Amino acid sequence: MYYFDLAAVPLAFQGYGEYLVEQFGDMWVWYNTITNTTMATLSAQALNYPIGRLSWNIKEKVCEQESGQRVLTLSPCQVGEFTCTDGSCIPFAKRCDLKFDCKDKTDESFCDIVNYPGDYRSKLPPRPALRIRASSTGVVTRGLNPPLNAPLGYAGG
Ligand SMILES: [Ca+2]
Repeated sequence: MYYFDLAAVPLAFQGYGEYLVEQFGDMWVWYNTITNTTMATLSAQALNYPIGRLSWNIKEKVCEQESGQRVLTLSPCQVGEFTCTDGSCIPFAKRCDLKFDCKDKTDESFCDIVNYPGDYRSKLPPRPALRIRASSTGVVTRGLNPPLNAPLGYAGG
């Protein structure tokens, strides 16, 4: 989480930890103020702010990410809001609701809920649930479709 540091000239985003995002010339720089290292950079050309999902050039390994180009999100959104790629915010309930709410329409991107395996057959019914039955002797058996009159989880004995 970051907040605007209005005292900084130029504008900066100060994290609650050791990180700072600040503009230097034509670059936004994500900086670790404790170790004095540059974590990542972003070209500031044609960008007002580094808000939204943008391709940063990571310099230091962070969060299991190696160096190189990575899409990172700097978001001004609150809990319960979705960050559009352009950095604007919408209520999370409007994500994947089949209506475009983000100006860039990204709230309707990647909305597939179910990924079907290649051998999935929509005309076949699902397999019956596998039930585990234990006898009074402690023997555990597995079976499909136990008799309807058998107590669930117990098979005579
Ligand atoms: Ca929507």
